[in-house]
Amino acid sequence: MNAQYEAYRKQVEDYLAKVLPVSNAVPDEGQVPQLLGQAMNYSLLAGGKRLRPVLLLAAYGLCSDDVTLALPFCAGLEMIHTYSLIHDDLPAMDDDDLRRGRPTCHKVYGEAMAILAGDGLLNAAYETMLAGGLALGNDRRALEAIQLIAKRAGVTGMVAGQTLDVSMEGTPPEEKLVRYIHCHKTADLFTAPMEAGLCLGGAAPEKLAAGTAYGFHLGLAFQMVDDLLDLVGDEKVLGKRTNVDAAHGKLTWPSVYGEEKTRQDAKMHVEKAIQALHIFGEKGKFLEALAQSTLERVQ
Ligand code: GRG
Repeated sequence: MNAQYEAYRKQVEDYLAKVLPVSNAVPDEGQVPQLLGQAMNYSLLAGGKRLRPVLLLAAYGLCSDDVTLALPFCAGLEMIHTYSLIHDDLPAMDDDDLRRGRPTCHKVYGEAMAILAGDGLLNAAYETMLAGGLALGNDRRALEAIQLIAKRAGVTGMVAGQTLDVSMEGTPPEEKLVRYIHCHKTADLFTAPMEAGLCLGGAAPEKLAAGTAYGFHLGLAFQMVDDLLDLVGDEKVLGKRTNVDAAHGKLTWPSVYGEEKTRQDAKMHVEKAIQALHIFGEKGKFLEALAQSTLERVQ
């Protein structure tokens, strides 16, 4: 699993390194202004596990041997994820000063530039995916994949989850609410790469449904583990502050169910994610190992 993960991660990393060429302070026509490009690349190229693009490559890889055609979609998804982190770290939201092991974007470039860097990444994401889709030469699949990503990332997806996350801070822990927040704030960006990768690869509807189920359960397990890491994790290993959820009055899985049940539920969702892979036979082994590895972070 590790060698395959590393190979996928490197393909993504190499593509991302070239996707946003930065120009002079006063840009030539069609170029990204220097300061904006630097702020965008500061966060985009700051490492990160690249989990979501790796999922997209793995999903596409279930249908095709040459995954390079999916790279613009991986880059788009990682840009969307990175913009969400930049905006989430702003003083108006979670007010974090550490992300991916370095000062957050607004700490380095100021709030205005961090907002613009997030805006820029969101727009560049769709530009990159649309250009990749046109190059793919199968317009319908590409459009459908972009639509799937837009829906999961948008106002009924991640943005909806974040809305409830910030507006419900300090309210009493409640099962239905925390589930909604986790499903949308986090799991939607795990279903998106599975659905987009399988759609691009031309998978049959029952395989698409299996991809949705895998992404959903993996995403929920991932957020439960993330909640646990906030309680028991090491800041140096995580590259971000811990023990902040309770301080912010955040609704988390442990705040509703406690630590032990959160561990059990994370394990149960990983098992459900793995069950969903049966339809892919031997080809699903990489995704199975990846789901298992999610739990290792809190063992
Ligand atoms: C601002 C619209 C908007 C959304 C923000 C990303 C997000 C939604 C909030 C960040 C806080 C949080 C706990 C989100 C859940 C998802 C999550 C655990 C993100 C971090 O993902 P990793 O661990 O990060 O994959 P890296 O740095 O490895 O990419």
